[in-house]
Amino acid sequence: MNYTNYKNQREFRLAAKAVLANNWTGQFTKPAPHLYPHQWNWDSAFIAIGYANYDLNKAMMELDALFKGQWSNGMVPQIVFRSETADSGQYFPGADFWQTKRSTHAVQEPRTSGITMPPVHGFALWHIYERAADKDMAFDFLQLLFPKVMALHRYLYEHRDFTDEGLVHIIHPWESGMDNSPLWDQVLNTIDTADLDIPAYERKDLQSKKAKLHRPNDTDYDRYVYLVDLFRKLNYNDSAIYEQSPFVVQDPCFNALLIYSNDCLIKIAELLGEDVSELIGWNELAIYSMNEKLWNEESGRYDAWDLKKDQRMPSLSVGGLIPMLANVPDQDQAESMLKTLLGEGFIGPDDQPLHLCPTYSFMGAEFNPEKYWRGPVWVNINWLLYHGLLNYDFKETAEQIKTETLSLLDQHGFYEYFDPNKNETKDKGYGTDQFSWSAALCIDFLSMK
Ligand code: 9WN
Repeated sequence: MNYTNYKNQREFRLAAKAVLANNWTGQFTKPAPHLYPHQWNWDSAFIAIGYANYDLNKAMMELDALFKGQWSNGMVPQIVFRSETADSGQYFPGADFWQTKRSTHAVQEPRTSGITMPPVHGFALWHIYERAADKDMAFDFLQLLFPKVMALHRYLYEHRDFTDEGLVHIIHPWESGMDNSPLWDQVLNTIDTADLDIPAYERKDLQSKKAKLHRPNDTDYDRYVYLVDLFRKLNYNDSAIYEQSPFVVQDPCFNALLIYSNDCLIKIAELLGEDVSELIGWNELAIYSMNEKLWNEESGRYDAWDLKKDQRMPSLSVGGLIPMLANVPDQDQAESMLKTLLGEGFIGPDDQPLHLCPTYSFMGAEFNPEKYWRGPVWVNINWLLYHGLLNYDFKETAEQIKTETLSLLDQHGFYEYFDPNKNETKDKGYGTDQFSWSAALCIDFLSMK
Protein backbone atom coordinates (compact mmCIF):
# COMPACT_ATOMS: atom_id res chain seq x y z
CA MET A 1 0.00 0.00 0.00
CA ASN A 2 1.25 3.52 -0.83
CA TYR A 3 0.71 6.15 1.82
CA THR A 4 -0.28 9.75 1.24
CA ASN A 5 0.70 11.30 4.55
CA TYR A 6 3.34 8.92 5.83
CA LYS A 7 6.64 7.83 4.35
CA ASN A 8 5.99 4.22 5.21
CA GLN A 9 4.07 1.84 7.42
CA ARG A 10 6.43 2.48 10.34
CA GLU A 11 5.62 6.19 10.39
CA PHE A 12 1.90 5.51 10.10
CA ARG A 13 2.07 3.16 13.05
CA LEU A 14 4.07 5.67 15.09
CA ALA A 15 1.42 8.33 14.46
CA ALA A 16 -1.30 5.93 15.64
CA LYS A 17 0.70 5.08 18.75
CA ALA A 18 1.10 8.79 19.48
CA VAL A 19 -2.71 9.21 19.51
CA LEU A 20 -3.03 6.46 22.13
CA ALA A 21 -0.13 7.85 24.17
CA ASN A 22 -1.78 11.24 24.17
CA ASN A 23 -5.13 9.86 25.35
CA TRP A 24 -3.58 7.60 28.01
CA THR A 25 -4.43 8.78 31.53
CA GLY A 26 -2.16 6.49 33.54
CA GLN A 27 -4.93 3.97 34.15
CA PHE A 28 -6.98 3.86 30.96
CA THR A 29 -7.29 5.59 27.59
CA LYS A 30 -9.84 8.31 26.91
CA PRO A 31 -11.69 7.70 23.63
CA ALA A 32 -10.66 11.22 22.55
CA PRO A 33 -8.94 14.20 24.21
CA HIS A 34 -11.97 16.49 24.69
CA LEU A 35 -15.31 15.09 23.53
CA TYR A 36 -15.05 11.89 25.61
CA PRO A 37 -13.11 12.55 28.84
CA HIS A 38 -14.00 9.31 30.71
CA GLN A 39 -13.54 5.58 30.19
CA TRP A 40 -15.96 3.97 27.73
CA ASN A 41 -16.78 0.31 27.74
CA TRP A 42 -16.38 -1.08 24.21
CA ASP A 43 -13.81 1.58 23.34
CA SER A 44 -11.50 0.13 25.99
CA ALA A 45 -11.78 -3.35 24.53
CA PHE A 46 -10.86 -2.20 21.00
CA ILE A 47 -8.08 -0.02 22.42
CA ALA A 48 -6.70 -2.96 24.40
CA ILE A 49 -6.57 -5.10 21.23
CA GLY A 50 -4.47 -2.36 19.61
CA TYR A 51 -2.11 -2.15 22.62
CA ALA A 52 -1.66 -5.93 22.69
CA ASN A 53 0.43 -5.58 19.51
CA TYR A 54 3.16 -3.63 21.31
CA ASP A 55 2.41 -3.04 25.00
CA LEU A 56 0.72 -5.95 26.77
CA ASN A 57 0.87 -4.15 30.09
CA LYS A 58 -1.29 -1.31 28.88
CA ALA A 59 -3.73 -3.72 27.23
CA MET A 60 -4.19 -5.44 30.59
CA MET A 61 -4.41 -2.19 32.58
CA GLU A 62 -7.07 -0.88 30.20
CA LEU A 63 -9.45 -3.80 30.74
CA ASP A 64 -8.58 -4.10 34.38
CA ALA A 65 -9.57 -0.45 34.90
CA LEU A 66 -12.84 -0.97 33.05
CA PHE A 67 -13.82 -3.96 35.19
CA LYS A 68 -13.23 -1.87 38.34
CA GLY A 69 -16.58 -0.36 37.40
CA GLN A 70 -18.38 -3.74 37.15
CA TRP A 71 -21.57 -3.85 39.23
CA SER A 72 -22.21 -6.58 41.80
CA ASN A 73 -24.82 -8.14 39.47
CA GLY A 74 -22.16 -8.51 36.74
CA MET A 75 -23.20 -5.54 34.58
CA VAL A 76 -20.25 -3.68 33.04
CA PRO A 77 -21.23 -0.04 32.60
CA GLN A 78 -21.10 2.03 29.44
CA ILE A 79 -19.02 4.75 31.15
CA VAL A 80 -16.66 4.58 34.13
CA PHE A 81 -16.10 8.05 35.61
CA ARG A 82 -12.85 8.65 37.48
CA SER A 83 -11.95 11.40 39.94
CA GLU A 84 -9.11 12.74 37.76
CA THR A 85 -11.43 13.20 34.82
CA ALA A 86 -14.84 13.13 36.48
CA ASP A 87 -15.42 16.81 35.83
CA SER A 88 -19.05 16.37 34.89
CA GLY A 89 -18.82 19.75 33.25
CA GLN A 90 -17.03 18.30 30.24
CA TYR A 91 -19.47 15.61 29.28
CA PHE A 92 -23.21 15.19 29.56
CA PRO A 93 -24.57 13.09 31.18
CA GLY A 94 -21.91 13.04 33.89
CA ALA A 95 -21.81 10.87 37.02
CA ASP A 96 -24.16 13.14 39.00
CA PHE A 97 -26.91 12.84 36.43
CA TRP A 98 -26.93 9.04 36.48
CA GLN A 99 -27.56 8.79 40.25
CA THR A 100 -26.52 5.15 40.23
CA LYS A 101 -26.63 5.11 44.05
CA ARG A 102 -30.29 4.29 43.53
CA SER A 103 -29.25 0.79 42.45
CA THR A 104 -28.22 -1.72 45.08
CA HIS A 105 -25.79 -3.23 42.57
CA ALA A 106 -23.79 -0.17 41.49
CA VAL A 107 -20.19 0.34 42.61
CA GLN A 108 -19.66 3.70 44.26
CA GLU A 109 -15.97 4.11 43.47
CA PRO A 110 -15.33 4.55 40.61
CA ARG A 111 -18.72 6.04 39.75
CA THR A 112 -20.37 4.79 36.57
CA SER A 113 -23.30 5.24 34.23
CA GLY A 114 -26.24 2.87 34.71
CA ILE A 115 -26.45 1.01 31.39
CA THR A 116 -24.12 -1.34 29.53
CA MET A 117 -22.56 -1.63 26.05
CA PRO A 118 -21.84 -4.40 23.51
CA PRO A 119 -20.19 -7.41 25.23
CA VAL A 120 -16.91 -7.38 23.33
CA HIS A 121 -14.63 -8.29 26.25
CA GLY A 122 -14.57 -12.07 25.77
CA PHE A 123 -13.23 -11.73 22.27
CA ALA A 124 -10.95 -8.82 23.23
CA LEU A 125 -9.33 -11.15 25.78
CA TRP A 126 -8.74 -13.80 23.15
CA HIS A 127 -7.33 -11.35 20.60
CA ILE A 128 -5.03 -9.93 23.31
CA TYR A 129 -3.79 -13.41 24.17
CA GLU A 130 -3.15 -14.22 20.50
CA ARG A 131 -1.08 -11.04 20.03
CA ALA A 132 0.75 -11.15 23.38
CA ALA A 133 4.52 -11.56 23.16
CA ASP A 134 4.61 -12.79 26.78
CA LYS A 135 2.11 -15.67 26.83
CA ASP A 136 2.67 -16.45 30.53
CA MET A 137 1.75 -12.94 31.54
CA ALA A 138 -1.26 -13.00 29.21
CA PHE A 139 -2.34 -16.38 30.61
CA ASP A 140 -2.37 -14.94 34.16
CA PHE A 141 -4.48 -12.09 32.89
CA LEU A 142 -6.96 -14.50 31.30
CA GLN A 143 -7.26 -16.21 34.66
CA LEU A 144 -8.04 -12.91 36.35
CA LEU A 145 -10.56 -11.65 33.82
CA PHE A 146 -12.33 -14.88 32.79
CA PRO A 147 -14.66 -15.01 35.84
CA LYS A 148 -15.50 -11.31 35.48
CA VAL A 149 -16.48 -11.64 31.84
CA MET A 150 -18.48 -14.78 32.70
CA ALA A 151 -20.32 -12.74 35.34
CA LEU A 152 -21.19 -10.13 32.72
CA HIS A 153 -22.56 -12.78 30.35
CA ARG A 154 -24.55 -14.38 33.19
CA TYR A 155 -26.01 -10.98 33.99
CA LEU A 156 -27.07 -10.54 30.36
CA TYR A 157 -28.72 -13.96 30.05
CA GLU A 158 -30.42 -13.69 33.45
CA HIS A 159 -31.58 -10.07 33.41
CA ARG A 160 -31.84 -9.22 29.73
CA ASP A 161 -33.49 -12.35 28.36
CA PHE A 162 -36.87 -12.57 30.06
CA THR A 163 -38.33 -14.48 27.09
CA ASP A 164 -35.68 -17.22 27.49
CA GLU A 165 -34.74 -17.17 23.82
CA GLY A 166 -31.00 -16.88 24.27
CA LEU A 167 -31.29 -13.40 22.77
CA VAL A 168 -30.55 -10.53 25.13
CA HIS A 169 -32.23 -7.13 24.89
CA ILE A 170 -30.87 -3.62 25.11
CA ILE A 171 -32.72 -0.79 26.86
CA HIS A 172 -31.10 2.32 25.38
CA PRO A 173 -29.59 3.25 21.98
CA TRP A 174 -26.34 4.05 23.86
CA GLU A 175 -26.15 0.37 24.80
CA SER A 176 -25.87 -0.58 21.13
CA GLY A 177 -22.81 1.65 20.67
CA MET A 178 -24.43 2.73 17.37
CA ASP A 179 -26.55 5.29 19.16
CA ASN A 180 -28.02 7.35 16.40
CA SER A 181 -28.56 4.58 13.84
CA PRO A 182 -31.83 4.94 11.89
CA LEU A 183 -32.48 1.42 13.17
CA TRP A 184 -33.69 2.91 16.46
CA ASP A 185 -35.93 5.62 14.92
CA GLN A 186 -39.02 3.42 14.75
CA VAL A 187 -39.02 2.79 18.48
CA LEU A 188 -37.70 6.20 19.54
CA ASN A 189 -40.41 7.93 17.51
CA THR A 190 -43.00 6.38 19.81
CA ILE A 191 -41.60 8.58 22.60
CA ASP A 192 -43.48 11.83 22.16
CA THR A 193 -41.21 14.34 23.87
CA ALA A 194 -43.85 17.11 23.77
CA ASP A 195 -45.95 15.17 26.28
CA LEU A 196 -43.18 14.26 28.65
CA ASP A 197 -41.61 15.76 31.68
CA ILE A 198 -37.92 15.64 30.72
CA PRO A 199 -35.42 16.91 33.31
CA ALA A 200 -33.50 20.06 32.40
CA TYR A 201 -30.05 19.37 30.95
CA GLU A 202 -27.34 20.98 28.90
CA ARG A 203 -25.56 19.20 26.05
CA LYS A 204 -21.78 19.46 26.08
CA ASP A 205 -21.11 17.75 22.78
CA LEU A 206 -21.79 20.66 20.45
CA GLN A 207 -18.63 22.69 21.06
CA SER A 208 -16.87 22.13 17.74
CA LYS A 209 -17.93 24.08 14.65
CA LYS A 210 -19.45 21.21 12.72
CA ALA A 211 -20.82 19.24 15.67
CA LYS A 212 -24.44 20.09 14.84
CA LEU A 213 -24.06 18.50 11.41
CA HIS A 214 -22.50 15.34 12.77
CA ARG A 215 -23.95 14.70 16.23
CA PRO A 216 -27.51 13.51 17.07
CA ASN A 217 -30.21 16.20 17.09
CA ASP A 218 -31.94 17.68 20.15
CA THR A 219 -35.02 15.48 19.88
CA ASP A 220 -32.78 12.41 19.91
CA TYR A 221 -31.12 13.75 23.06
CA ASP A 222 -34.47 14.44 24.74
CA ARG A 223 -35.35 10.81 24.17
CA TYR A 224 -31.98 9.56 25.43
CA VAL A 225 -32.40 11.67 28.57
CA TYR A 226 -36.01 10.61 29.05
CA LEU A 227 -34.91 6.98 29.12
CA VAL A 228 -32.11 7.62 31.62
CA ASP A 229 -34.52 9.52 33.84
CA LEU A 230 -36.95 6.60 33.70
CA PHE A 231 -34.19 4.15 34.66
CA ARG A 232 -33.23 6.36 37.64
CA LYS A 233 -36.85 6.47 38.78
CA LEU A 234 -37.00 2.67 38.53
CA ASN A 235 -33.77 2.38 40.55
CA TYR A 236 -32.14 0.56 37.64
CA ASN A 237 -34.31 -2.49 38.27
CA ASP A 238 -34.11 -4.62 35.11
CA SER A 239 -37.54 -6.25 35.43
CA ALA A 240 -39.26 -2.91 36.03
CA ILE A 241 -37.43 -1.37 33.06
CA TYR A 242 -38.46 -4.33 30.89
CA GLU A 243 -42.09 -3.80 31.92
CA GLN A 244 -42.24 -0.02 31.74
CA SER A 245 -39.74 1.29 29.18
CA PRO A 246 -40.76 1.82 25.54
CA PHE A 247 -37.29 0.81 24.33
CA VAL A 248 -36.65 -2.94 24.74
CA VAL A 249 -34.97 -4.36 21.66
CA GLN A 250 -33.11 -7.51 20.60
CA ASP A 251 -30.26 -6.19 18.48
CA PRO A 252 -28.57 -8.67 16.09
CA CYS A 253 -25.22 -6.87 16.34
CA PHE A 254 -25.17 -6.84 20.17
CA ASN A 255 -26.17 -10.52 20.25
CA ALA A 256 -23.61 -11.51 17.60
CA LEU A 257 -20.85 -9.85 19.63
CA LEU A 258 -22.03 -11.77 22.68
CA ILE A 259 -22.02 -15.07 20.77
CA TYR A 260 -18.53 -14.36 19.42
CA SER A 261 -17.38 -13.52 22.95
CA ASN A 262 -18.89 -16.81 24.19
CA ASP A 263 -16.93 -18.63 21.48
CA CYS A 264 -13.72 -16.95 22.55
CA LEU A 265 -14.46 -17.70 26.21
CA ILE A 266 -14.81 -21.38 25.28
CA LYS A 267 -11.26 -21.30 23.87
CA ILE A 268 -10.05 -19.47 26.98
CA ALA A 269 -11.85 -21.90 29.31
CA GLU A 270 -10.20 -24.83 27.55
CA LEU A 271 -6.81 -23.21 28.06
CA LEU A 272 -7.55 -22.55 31.73
CA GLY A 273 -9.13 -25.94 32.38
CA GLU A 274 -12.54 -24.40 33.18
CA ASP A 275 -15.96 -25.89 32.46
CA VAL A 276 -17.43 -24.89 29.07
CA SER A 277 -20.94 -26.35 29.32
CA GLU A 278 -22.68 -23.10 30.28
CA LEU A 279 -21.05 -21.27 27.36
CA ILE A 280 -21.96 -24.02 24.89
CA GLY A 281 -25.57 -23.99 26.12
CA TRP A 282 -25.84 -20.21 25.69
CA ASN A 283 -24.52 -20.33 22.14
CA GLU A 284 -26.65 -23.25 20.97
CA LEU A 285 -29.85 -21.45 21.91
CA ALA A 286 -28.63 -18.04 20.77
CA ILE A 287 -27.60 -19.21 17.29
CA TYR A 288 -30.86 -21.13 16.88
CA SER A 289 -32.91 -18.05 17.83
CA MET A 290 -30.88 -15.65 15.72
CA ASN A 291 -31.65 -17.79 12.67
CA GLU A 292 -35.26 -18.62 13.56
CA LYS A 293 -36.31 -15.16 14.66
CA LEU A 294 -33.98 -12.46 13.36
CA TRP A 295 -32.80 -13.74 9.96
CA ASN A 296 -34.37 -11.89 7.02
CA GLU A 297 -34.15 -14.02 3.89
CA GLU A 298 -35.34 -11.26 1.57
CA SER A 299 -32.85 -8.63 2.59
CA GLY A 300 -29.91 -10.96 3.27
CA ARG A 301 -29.19 -9.79 6.81
CA TYR A 302 -30.40 -10.07 10.40
CA ASP A 303 -33.04 -7.67 11.76
CA ALA A 304 -33.66 -6.36 15.25
CA TRP A 305 -36.83 -7.20 17.20
CA ASP A 306 -39.00 -4.75 19.15
CA LEU A 307 -40.05 -6.71 22.26
CA LYS A 308 -42.63 -4.11 23.32
CA LYS A 309 -44.64 -4.45 20.15
CA ASP A 310 -43.38 -7.98 19.52
CA GLN A 311 -42.46 -7.16 15.95
CA ARG A 312 -39.55 -7.27 13.52
CA MET A 313 -37.67 -4.03 12.87
CA PRO A 314 -36.57 -4.34 9.23
CA SER A 315 -33.61 -2.08 8.72
CA LEU A 316 -30.75 -1.32 6.37
CA SER A 317 -28.17 -0.98 9.13
CA VAL A 318 -24.72 -2.55 8.77
CA GLY A 319 -25.33 -4.14 12.20
CA GLY A 320 -27.39 -6.87 10.47
CA LEU A 321 -24.21 -8.10 8.74
CA ILE A 322 -22.07 -8.44 11.87
CA PRO A 323 -23.35 -11.98 12.75
CA MET A 324 -20.80 -13.37 10.25
CA LEU A 325 -18.25 -12.60 12.96
CA ALA A 326 -19.86 -15.19 15.23
CA ASN A 327 -20.44 -17.83 12.55
CA VAL A 328 -24.19 -17.46 13.03
CA PRO A 329 -25.17 -17.76 9.33
CA ASP A 330 -24.44 -20.90 7.35
CA GLN A 331 -22.44 -20.62 4.11
CA ASP A 332 -25.57 -19.94 1.97
CA GLN A 333 -26.80 -17.23 4.29
CA ALA A 334 -23.31 -15.73 4.38
CA GLU A 335 -23.22 -15.68 0.55
CA SER A 336 -26.42 -13.66 0.51
CA MET A 337 -25.00 -11.33 3.20
CA LEU A 338 -21.96 -10.81 0.98
CA LYS A 339 -24.30 -9.90 -1.89
CA THR A 340 -25.97 -7.35 0.38
CA LEU A 341 -22.59 -5.89 1.33
CA LEU A 342 -21.47 -5.67 -2.29
CA GLY A 343 -24.82 -4.32 -3.53
CA GLU A 344 -25.69 -0.72 -4.33
CA GLY A 345 -26.68 0.02 -0.74
CA PHE A 346 -23.15 -0.31 0.58
CA ILE A 347 -20.85 0.21 -2.39
CA GLY A 348 -23.09 2.90 -3.90
CA PRO A 349 -24.36 3.47 -7.45
CA ASP A 350 -21.85 3.93 -10.33
CA ASP A 351 -22.04 7.72 -10.19
CA GLN A 352 -21.73 7.87 -6.41
CA PRO A 353 -19.32 5.14 -5.31
CA LEU A 354 -18.93 4.59 -1.56
CA HIS A 355 -16.11 3.41 0.64
CA LEU A 356 -16.87 0.16 2.42
CA CYS A 357 -18.64 0.18 4.67
CA PRO A 358 -21.28 2.82 5.33
CA THR A 359 -23.03 2.16 8.63
CA TYR A 360 -26.38 2.53 6.92
CA SER A 361 -27.43 1.67 3.40
CA PHE A 362 -27.36 4.38 0.76
CA MET A 363 -30.76 3.03 -0.41
CA GLY A 364 -32.44 4.04 2.83
CA ALA A 365 -34.19 7.41 2.94
CA GLU A 366 -32.52 8.02 6.31
CA PHE A 367 -28.99 7.62 4.89
CA ASN A 368 -26.86 10.64 5.76
CA PRO A 369 -23.13 10.52 4.87
CA GLU A 370 -22.21 13.08 7.52
CA LYS A 371 -24.26 12.16 10.53
CA TYR A 372 -22.84 9.91 13.23
CA TRP A 373 -24.16 6.34 12.80
CA ARG A 374 -26.53 7.23 9.95
CA GLY A 375 -24.10 6.58 7.07
CA PRO A 376 -20.45 7.34 7.86
CA VAL A 377 -17.75 4.64 7.96
CA TRP A 378 -16.55 3.65 11.46
CA VAL A 379 -13.25 1.84 11.96
CA ASN A 380 -14.45 -0.64 14.62
CA ILE A 381 -17.35 -1.79 12.44
CA ASN A 382 -14.94 -2.39 9.55
CA TRP A 383 -12.66 -4.38 11.85
CA LEU A 384 -15.61 -6.58 12.91
CA LEU A 385 -16.74 -7.04 9.31
CA TYR A 386 -13.19 -7.90 8.24
CA HIS A 387 -13.00 -10.77 10.74
CA GLY A 388 -16.53 -11.92 9.90
CA LEU A 389 -15.77 -12.08 6.17
CA LEU A 390 -12.65 -14.16 6.80
CA ASN A 391 -14.77 -16.77 8.61
CA TYR A 392 -16.40 -17.56 5.26
CA ASP A 393 -13.25 -17.20 3.18
CA PHE A 394 -14.42 -13.95 1.58
CA LYS A 395 -10.79 -12.84 1.51
CA GLU A 396 -11.01 -10.32 -1.31
CA THR A 397 -13.76 -8.27 0.30
CA ALA A 398 -12.07 -8.53 3.70
CA GLU A 399 -8.85 -7.14 2.18
CA GLN A 400 -10.81 -4.40 0.44
CA ILE A 401 -12.34 -3.32 3.74
CA LYS A 402 -8.96 -3.31 5.45
CA THR A 403 -7.27 -1.33 2.66
CA GLU A 404 -10.06 1.24 2.43
CA THR A 405 -10.05 1.72 6.21
CA LEU A 406 -6.30 2.27 6.27
CA SER A 407 -6.43 4.67 3.37
CA LEU A 408 -9.18 6.78 5.01
CA LEU A 409 -7.05 6.96 8.18
CA ASP A 410 -3.90 7.77 6.25
CA GLN A 411 -5.47 10.48 4.11
CA HIS A 412 -7.72 12.17 6.62
CA GLY A 413 -6.35 11.41 10.10
CA PHE A 414 -7.48 9.38 13.11
CA TYR A 415 -11.05 10.66 13.05
CA GLU A 416 -14.04 9.13 14.73
CA TYR A 417 -15.96 8.50 11.48
CA PHE A 418 -15.63 9.20 7.77
CA ASP A 419 -17.76 10.31 4.86
CA PRO A 420 -18.31 7.18 2.74
CA ASN A 421 -18.59 9.14 -0.55
CA LYS A 422 -15.58 8.39 -2.73
CA ASN A 423 -16.32 11.51 -4.80
CA GLU A 424 -15.89 13.66 -1.71
CA THR A 425 -12.19 14.54 -1.66
CA LYS A 426 -11.66 16.89 1.29
CA ASP A 427 -12.52 16.95 4.99
CA LYS A 428 -13.88 13.44 5.12
CA GLY A 429 -13.05 12.93 8.79
CA TYR A 430 -15.95 13.76 11.11
CA GLY A 431 -16.70 13.79 14.84
CA THR A 432 -13.58 14.12 16.97
CA ASP A 433 -9.98 13.87 15.73
CA GLN A 434 -7.40 11.80 17.68
CA PHE A 435 -9.97 9.09 18.28
CA SER A 436 -8.45 6.19 20.21
CA TRP A 437 -10.09 3.13 18.68
CA SER A 438 -9.41 4.43 15.15
CA ALA A 439 -5.71 4.54 16.11
CA ALA A 440 -5.76 1.22 18.00
CA LEU A 441 -7.45 -0.75 15.23
CA CYS A 442 -5.24 0.93 12.64
CA ILE A 443 -2.26 -0.54 14.52
CA ASP A 444 -4.02 -3.89 14.61
CA PHE A 445 -4.75 -3.84 10.85
CA LEU A 446 -1.15 -2.81 10.13
CA SER A 447 0.16 -5.65 12.28
CA MET A 448 -1.70 -8.34 10.32
CA LYS A 449 0.40 -10.58 8.10
C1 9WN B 1 -22.45 7.82 24.20
C2 9WN B 1 -17.17 6.87 23.04
C3 9WN B 1 -18.58 6.59 22.55
C4 9WN B 1 -18.66 5.30 21.71
C5 9WN B 1 -20.03 5.16 21.05
C6 9WN B 1 -20.33 6.44 20.25
C7 9WN B 1 -20.27 7.65 21.17
C8 9WN B 1 -21.40 8.41 23.26
C9 9WN B 1 -21.81 9.82 22.84
O1 9WN B 1 -18.99 7.73 21.79
O2 9WN B 1 -21.31 7.52 22.14
O3 9WN B 1 -22.02 6.57 24.66
O4 9WN B 1 -21.76 10.72 23.67
O5 9WN B 1 -22.17 10.02 21.67
O6 9WN B 1 -21.56 6.35 19.64
O7 9WN B 1 -20.04 4.04 20.21
O8 9WN B 1 -18.43 4.20 22.51
O9 9WN B 1 -16.28 6.84 21.99
